[in-house]
Amino acid sequence: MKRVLITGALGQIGSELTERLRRDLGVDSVIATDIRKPDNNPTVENGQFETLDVQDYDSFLDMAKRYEVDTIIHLAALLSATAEQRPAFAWQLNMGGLMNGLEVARELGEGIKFFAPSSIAAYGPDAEPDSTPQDTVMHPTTMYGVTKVAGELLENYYHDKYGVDTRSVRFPGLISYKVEPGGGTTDYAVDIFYEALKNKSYKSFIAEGTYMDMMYMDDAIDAIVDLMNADSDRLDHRNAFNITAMSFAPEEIAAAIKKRIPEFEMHYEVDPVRQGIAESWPNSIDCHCAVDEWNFTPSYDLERMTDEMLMRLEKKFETEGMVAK
Ligand code: AKB
Repeated sequence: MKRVLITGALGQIGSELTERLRRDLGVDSVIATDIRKPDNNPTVENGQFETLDVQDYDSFLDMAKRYEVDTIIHLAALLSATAEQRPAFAWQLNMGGLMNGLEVARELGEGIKFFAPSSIAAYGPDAEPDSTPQDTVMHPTTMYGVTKVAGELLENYYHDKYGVDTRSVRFPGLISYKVEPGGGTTDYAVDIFYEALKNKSYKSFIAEGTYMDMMYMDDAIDAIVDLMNADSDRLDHRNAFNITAMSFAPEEIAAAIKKRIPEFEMHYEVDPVRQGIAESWPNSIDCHCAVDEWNFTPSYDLERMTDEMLMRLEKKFETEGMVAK
């Protein structure tokens, strides 16, 4: 990775990945792109930034050529809950954008590395729910999941047919404090920290007892960087690797917060759509292939992540002049 084009760079993952790669590779070696260009935004202001609609193939190709990139990190996509509200558009954006990204990589030729994330959403209700294996049945029942499985197959296809150096992971829910996620089913595990600090209570839209895999953002960013730097010959999986750092149910993250904020109260107002999506996903996935093929090692468990989120968010609220207590 010497010169990287990132799509969806203003999102939850993109903003932190852009910051990390600008630090690692140099500010001029990262071309952050998104469909919007807000004012007073660090991703826009602290380095190269271009407006790009990933559905516009010609602009995508032109930008990749103009900046002579050797790596494309394609993050622009709708997440699970939003995709369920707008399934036709989700297919169009998630698949159209990915197809364009892969075609740009193919057009640029040999040596181009391509990353686009998959998700735990690629699994459906008929997969083994606990320690779900890397390679097993994948019959998702959400449009987001359908685009993720199709995307994984496309990445395999472009690797095998055209030699594009495709790499990917199946992300679990990502927990972070810099940019809030939007439109996901696992977002409750981020919202809960904001509400715990502001109001000492949280109304969960996911029901008690619903387990999902999760990961702190620092581990997710390390995973992308480590996978992109991994020796190509060691990678047997070109669709996407299972990765996870923890699996918990809403009452368990609530208990971890209550240990630190004793007045904190958890309530439930379950959203049937997002609950249905969560129930169709695994409780926990097995990530031994990522460990074996590129030494994946997360550092944050529930306790460490909870300490970090509360500390970071308190500081953020202080800086932004928001009331945290
Ligand atoms: C979502 O909830 O849609 C995402 C995901 C697990 O892919 N966070």
